[in-house]
Formats: sequence, structure tokens, C-alpha cells
Amino acid sequence: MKHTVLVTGATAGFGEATARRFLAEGHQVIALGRRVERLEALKTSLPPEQQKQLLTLAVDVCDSEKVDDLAATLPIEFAGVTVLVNNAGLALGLEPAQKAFLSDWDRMIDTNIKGLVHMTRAFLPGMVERQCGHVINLGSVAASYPYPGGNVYGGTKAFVQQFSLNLRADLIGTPVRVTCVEPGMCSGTEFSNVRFKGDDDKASKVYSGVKALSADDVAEAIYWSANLPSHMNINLVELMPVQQAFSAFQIHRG
Ligand code: NDP
Ligand code: 8X3
Repeated sequence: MKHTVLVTGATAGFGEATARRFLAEGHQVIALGRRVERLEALKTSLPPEQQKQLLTLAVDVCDSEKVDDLAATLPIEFAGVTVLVNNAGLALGLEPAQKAFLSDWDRMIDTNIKGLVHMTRAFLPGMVERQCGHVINLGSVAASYPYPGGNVYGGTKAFVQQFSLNLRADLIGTPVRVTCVEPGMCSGTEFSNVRFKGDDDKASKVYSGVKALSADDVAEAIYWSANLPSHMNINLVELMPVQQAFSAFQIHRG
């Protein structure tokens, strides 16, 4: 089927790669992000036929009034979203909890939790009414595996995982699907540049010597989940680079 896919955070990283992937396969895409110039650059970089399939909207997912009205204000040819990709999100800082900035914690909670929840609440009723829809949430391996400095970021992604599973419980009896995609280390996006607040040197060192996942790899998992036969629901997709694995518990011996 031809989808109308709304992707939040489509100005960079996974969101942009996901928008491009769906457009290349002939689907319609509504691309959201705050940076208008990036949305314009995405549009002008596309071949003319794909430009017609794309609607760009400068929206901050933390602007709850705008988000709550979004579904009702879409142009008719883009109304009836069939796939909502809740991708906009961020990590800020890697300080231990006792040293972290409350303003960073607030922003992660506002974006990764409240933004995602408001977007979902805005589009879910239409999906249920039309008996067609799929919510794909971007979680993280940080939801399941704690690491030093992950504190609130990991907490927000644990919320995303559990919210996704609970949505499935509520949507039983409808054909609406819910998937949580949980990537591990991924390079080539702005994730670490944002986490380290513009210290690009520190950001690039995170991926030194590792063949990390790419944004296209994650877009592939999203595209796959959305295009399986309609009776199949992928609950969780956890993916990591081969060069990433788990470490042992830390023991502090006094
Ligand atoms: P990027 O920083 O490359 O992209 C984040 C996107 O989110 C940008 O398009 C940004 O656009 C948008 N965004 C951020 N805040 C807002 C907001 N308030 N309103 C609207 N859009 C917003 O990150 P990634 O692509 O790497 O990450 C995407 C998602 O995947 C995030 O949820 C992240 O937590 C998760 N993730 C990332 C991993 C990684 O290693 N990269 C691994 C696992 C999960 P703009 O600034 O224009 O608004
Ligand atoms: C992003 C991956 O390991 O930096 O969610 O938390 S990690």
C-alpha cells in the first residue's frame, strides 16, 4: 500500500534517512523539524516527482498546542497519516546524575517523552477511526542497558519502550500497529554533536575505530517494520553494530 508517513526530526540523522527511504519507494512523506533551512534543503535535494510527495512543516514537538492541532490542519492530500514515526529526540550531557544539569533533564523529558506522547495522542484517533495506522517510536538500547551518564536519557527511552508496549494493549481489536525501534551506536547523525553541545571533536571520538550503524541502517529497520503484511506487528527491534556488546556489572570494592 502507498503510505502517508509523518516523520518527526526529519532534518537530520534517522528521520531524514527515513523520509528519503519512503519517498524513494513512492510513498508520501510529511517531514517535521525545527530548522526551516534544513527542511528546504531536503526538499530541493529531491528529484521533482519526489518533491511533490513531500510536505515539510516547521514544528517543535514540544509546542503542545501546535502538535495537538496538527492532524486537523494538514492539507487534504496529506491528511490520513498511515505511519507516524516518532523520531525527534535527543540526549544532552553525559555527566553523572549528581552533576547533571536539570535544564538538560527537562529538555530530554519534554522532547523524548512529552513531545512523543502529544504527537501520538494527536494522530492515534484518526488511525483508529480509519482502521489503518502504524506508530513507530524511536527508542534506544539505553532503554534496557544502563550506562554511566545515561541517567535521564535512558529513563526517557525506557518510557518510550513501555509506552509502545502499552499502546499495543490499548489498540487490541484495531488494526493499528505499534513498533519500538531501539538502535545502539550509530554514527553519521548529529546525536553526539547535540549530546556534547557542539563539541564536534568529542562527538567524533565516540565512534573512533568502530563500524557503527548508519542512519540508513536504522531507516531500513523502520521501513521493514512498516511494510510487512498487515497481520504482523513487530513489537520491538533492537539493533547494534557487531562491534558493540554488553559489559559486566561494575563492582566497587571498598
Ligand atoms: P539527530 O540529532 O541527528 O537528529 C535529531 C532530529 O530530531 C533532528 O532532525 C532535530 O531537528 C529533531 N528534533 C530535536 N528536537 C526537536 C524538537 N523539539 N522538535 C522537533 N524536532 C526536533 O539524532 P539521530 O538521528 O541520531 O536520533 C534520532 C532519534 O533516535 C532520537 O530519538 C535518538 O534519541 C534516537 N537514537 C539515536 C541513536 C544514535 O546513536 N544516533 C541510537 C538510538 C536512538 P531540528 O533540530 O531541526 O528540530
Ligand atoms: C543512543 C545510543 O548508547 O548513546 O540512544 O545511548 S546510546
